[in-house]
Formats: sequence, C-alpha cells, structure tokens
Amino acid sequence: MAIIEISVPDIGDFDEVTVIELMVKPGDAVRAEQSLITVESDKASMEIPSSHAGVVKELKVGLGAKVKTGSLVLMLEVAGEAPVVAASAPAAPAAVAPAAAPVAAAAAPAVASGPVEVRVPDIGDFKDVTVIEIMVKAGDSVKLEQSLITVESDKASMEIPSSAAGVIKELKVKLGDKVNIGDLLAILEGTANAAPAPAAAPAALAVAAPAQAAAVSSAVTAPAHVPAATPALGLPHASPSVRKFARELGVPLNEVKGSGLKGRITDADVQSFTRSVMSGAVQTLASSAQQAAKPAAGGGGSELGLIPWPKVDFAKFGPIERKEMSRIKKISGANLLRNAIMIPAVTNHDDCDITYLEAFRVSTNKENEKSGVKVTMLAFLIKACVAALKKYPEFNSSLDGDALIYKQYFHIGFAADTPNGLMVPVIKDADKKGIFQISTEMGELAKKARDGKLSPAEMSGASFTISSLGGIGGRYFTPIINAPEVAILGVCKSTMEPVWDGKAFQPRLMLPLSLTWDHRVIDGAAAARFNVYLGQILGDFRRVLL
Ligand code: CAO
Repeated sequence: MAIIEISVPDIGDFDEVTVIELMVKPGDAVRAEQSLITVESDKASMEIPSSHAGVVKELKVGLGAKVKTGSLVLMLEVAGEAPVVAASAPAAPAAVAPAAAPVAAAAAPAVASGPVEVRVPDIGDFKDVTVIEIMVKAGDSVKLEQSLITVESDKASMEIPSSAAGVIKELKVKLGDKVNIGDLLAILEGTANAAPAPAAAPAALAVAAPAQAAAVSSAVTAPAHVPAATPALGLPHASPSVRKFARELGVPLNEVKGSGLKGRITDADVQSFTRSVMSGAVQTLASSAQQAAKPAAGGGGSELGLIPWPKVDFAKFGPIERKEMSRIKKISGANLLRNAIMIPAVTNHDDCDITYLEAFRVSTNKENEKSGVKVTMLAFLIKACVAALKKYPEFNSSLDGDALIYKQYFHIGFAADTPNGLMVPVIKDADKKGIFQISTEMGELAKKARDGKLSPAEMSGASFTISSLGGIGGRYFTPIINAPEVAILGVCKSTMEPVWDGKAFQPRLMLPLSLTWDHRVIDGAAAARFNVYLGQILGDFRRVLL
C-alpha cells in the first residue's frame, strides 16, 4: 500500500475556485476518475476527479476553501509498493478536460449595428455539451458578457456569455441541443455603443458579423475575468451531478431551496424536495409540472408549432366540476409528455402461453399459504424479463449522445397505481433475487407507493420497466417508455383461449404482452425476438437454465 497525494489538475485559466461540495470522506473507496469535490467559479462549476483508485485517508480541503491547479485535495491509499507519500499523479486528461474547459467565454468587439452572430467560444476539450438552460429569448436586450445559455457535460456546467451587446433577433439553439465550439447560438442586432474589444485571445472565432466581417475579426477572452456584476439569471446553484439527479427525478431545480454553501443545492435538498412533493407538503407547484399541465389546461402547443389546445367553455353544455390534478400527476405528466414526444416509440403486441406457469404459481401459493407471501404473475414476469434483458442487452441500455450505455445491473421498475397517481418503484438487482424475495419487496414497495412514502432512491435507477394491468383487465395497451430507459413491457389480463396445437384446439391460458421500444436503439426484429424469447421463458421457465 502507498499513500499518494491527489491534487487539483490543470483547470486552465481559473485562478482560484471555491470548493462547494465534498463528495467523499475518509474511509471511502474511490474509483479512478470518480468525482471527489465540486469547485465553482462565478461562471462554471466542475467536478474534480480522482486520478487513481484507492481509499481516502485524509481530506485536505474543506467546504469554502479556495483551490487552484496543483492544490492538494486529499491523501489516497492506493495498491502498490512505495511506502511513502508519492508525488501526485495528474488526473487523466480525459477526466479533467471538462474541468479545464470552462475557461473560455467569448467577449468580442461588437461594433456592428447590423446583425451579429454569437457563437460558442473556445470551451476547451468539451465536445457535444448539452444546452440545459436558455436564459434569454428573442427580443431581449443583452449586455456584453451577459450569460445566454448554460451548457453541461457529465462533469461540469458553464454559462456561455454573449460576445456582444444588442437585441436578440433569433436564438439558434434549443434545450437539449448538443453544441460545440463555433456553433451559432444567436443572432443579435448589435448596438453601436457595445463595449470595446477586450484583449484578444487566439482561440475560437467568437463573433462574425457578416456585413462587416473585417471590423469584427475574432476575439475571445477568458471568462475568469467575467465581471462579478454579470447578472445571475436565475440558474439554481447546483453541481452537474445534482442537476442530473434532479432531471432524473423530474425535480424543477429552481424550486428547490439550497442548504449548501451560498445556497447551493445538494443531493439531499433534491431528495427532501421530492419527499415534500410526495407527501403534499410543498405548496408551490413544480414549474415543469405547470408547463406540462398547460396543454390540458387550455394553453400550450405553440412550442411544437402546433395549433393551440382547444379552449372550451364546458359549462355551456352541462354541469361541470373543476378539480386540480394531484402533484404526482402533474410531475409524472411532464415526464410522460416529454417521453411521448421525444422518443420514436413502437409497440409490439404478442401473446404467450402461461398455462403451466399459472398452475405452478397457484400450487406454490397453496404450499406457502402460511408464509404470508403471495406470489403474483408480475414476480415471474420480472424474472423472465431479466433473462430476456441478458439475452438482448440493448433493451437494458440508455442513449448517451451517440453512444449506448449498457447497464450490467438489472433494476426493474414496476408501475404502481396509487390514489395520487402513477408511481414506479424499482426492484434493485432483480437478477440476484428469487421469486419470493421479489414478491415480498414488490408488496412492500407497492404499499409504500400507495401510502406516499416511497423515497427517491426507491424510485430511481430502473433499467427496464414493467407496467401490469393484469389484475384489472384489458387486452393490450401501448405503455410510454420511462426515459432514459429504452423499453417497457405492458402486460394485460390472461384469458383462457382455444389454441390450435396442429390437431385440435386446446384450452390454454394466454397472457397478452405489449412491448414498447425506442426505435433509435432497437429494431423491430430485435423487439419481436425479445417478445418471442420472453414468451418461451414464461411458457417453460426451465429455458432460463439453457
Ligand atoms: N392476468 C390475470 N390475472 C392477473 C394478472 C394477469 N396478468 N396479473 C395479476 N393478476 C391477478 C392476481 O393474481 C391477483 O389475483 P388474486 O387476487 O385472485 O390472487 C389479482 O390479479 C390482483 O393482482 P395485483 O394487481 O394485486 O398484483 P400484481 O402483482 O399483479 O400487481 C401492482 C401489483 C402494484 C403492479 C398492481 O397492483 C398495480 O398497481 N397495477 C397497475 C399498474 C398500472 O397502473 N399500470 C398502468 C401504467 S400506464 O398508465
């Protein structure tokens, strides 16, 4: 074992940044490239990764500490021979690249009075960063260096300032877009009294005014000098990982009160906000939920270029009563709307023969009557899906830009109908659990869901979801994918049907399956194969052993 120093890697032109989050503590085992702390300047926050795997021996920074390139972050015990403190190894360039990147923000001489193009300045090694917030709209007047958008990689988020003063004529990006250095962000109607050009840095072309190209040759300054007076345009303070966590839960960060340094929002704040929403304690409605509720409430639609939602005075036609939807309905509505619109989803319907399985389930329940654990078809479906996910791993993946993340865990969500609306608790590591354990956990989670007591952790991390209406009825339906998952299985009520065996019709218990899948990731043939294989397993569970 050896003790090594882990220091802040090259963070570019940042002079000093503040430690705003400690993500590890002494005794924690860390992986190479795992984030250790989050630091923040006035324009960007970034996570500092570990250059080695090991166990944290001692933290050398505290919350609020100022650090810069080379500052000692912590002492790490790593596997190896050297018994003394080793020199700190620089973090792998790939891992620190985002941290180094936020240095660049455009500040170019906007002297044109005609249209001015504002582009993504030099953002270091960042590639394909996602636009997570747009702070201005067409018609807004912006000052030089006023933040226009926020972009985010998996390790850092940063605000991109305007390289000119003027009035926004046209925004060229939208939420979720991936941008790179040089991409056009907005067209400004420049003003003659724009700030003079700051000292030029050689890097990226920040501004190009087509009409007067010569007058506006490229110029970029480092954002480390962005004046403190730059308006903070409502972006909640939170690290990229907290933002990601909030997005996964559909939590509107701008409504979460931060308990961290300088009001920073932490993981715990997001969790307690979610709990408050679930328990009904939060009175203000999530803005995203309000957004989602708009179409149904009579507005909206214009964002997609659609005709407006019909506004009807129903009272003209008869008596009515107006009731607010539950908070859960509003929040899940926002997620469902996004998933329904953004995913090119296709549903395959199929039937499978569960005659033997149902007989086995009934006899198992009879034998175990005293145990108090009742096994339902859903527990078998979870196990059968795990087997199918193992055989067809793309169904257990998620899209990440142009790449697929194949999960090597099998966390299966199941839709639960509750008085407050639909919730999706998750059976973690279903591959490692038996039918009884899954049934027990499902019962507990479903009860918690109905009582509004599910924790965010119990609802997150699913890699595939099953929605069973089998206890209620119906034939088939088209479930909406629970993004970022790429497929969901809908199950309806099994019925006894005559099935031709080649010689005669036999009475067989048939289970209707509806598999919805993301066509960006999965092909129709793969979906058909998945359903066929699932049906084979449910028809004869011994196939899992093959
Ligand atoms: N075919 C026939 N009968 C079925 C069946 C199926 N596919 N699935 C369940 N049943 C039977 C059960 O065996 C049970 O019968 P008994 O009471 O006679 O034993 C009965 O239906 C009720 O089962 P259940 O619904 O209590 O249990 P479950 O494990 O099947 O489901 C849960 C649990 C939490 C998923 C379910 O209660 C629920 O909330 N379902 C609704 C999910 C939903 O809303 N989906 C839609 C999402 S899209 O908007």
